[in-house]
Amino acid sequence: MRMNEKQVRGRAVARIVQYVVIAAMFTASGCLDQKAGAPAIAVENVWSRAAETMQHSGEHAGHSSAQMQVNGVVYFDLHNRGGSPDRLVAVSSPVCTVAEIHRTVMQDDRMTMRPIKDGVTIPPGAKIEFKPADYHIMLLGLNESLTPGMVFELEFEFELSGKIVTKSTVRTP
Ligand SMILES: [Cu+2]
Repeated sequence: MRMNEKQVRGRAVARIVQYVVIAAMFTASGCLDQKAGAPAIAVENVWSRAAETMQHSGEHAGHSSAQMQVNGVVYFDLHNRGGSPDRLVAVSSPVCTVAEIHRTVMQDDRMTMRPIKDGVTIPPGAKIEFKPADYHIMLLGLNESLTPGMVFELEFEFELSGKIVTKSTVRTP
């Protein structure tokens, strides 16, 4: 029995679909094997500006040292050597009450800094510098003075890479 034209065309289409499905399966398994999609984050060149917490011994009436909040600042590079983006979502440190991701921007001819609530995305292959007059981490309410040469712990939290613990060295810029 001979196939009519419709049957021949139908078989050809079925064969093409089969090839496409097999090709897609190869591509998907290749991705899984190589883990090409994972980000690879490094936190590099971490340093902090020296900052001294106020220790007034009562010469200003009504001004206890607890009311004098002193903040610190941290700079570093975020390097993503992986194949997909990741996002810095939070930072914490035992030396302060709260650490916030900030960015200094120009607004009405003035430098002003604002908290970055949504975090900072690091595209694959990119290096993002946290530096003066740009992105930085603000250490709000220092528990102790940051003196030159001192080293303290910082914990970074990334959306995909999870937690990365590193150390910051205090310097005078
Ligand atoms: Cu700030």
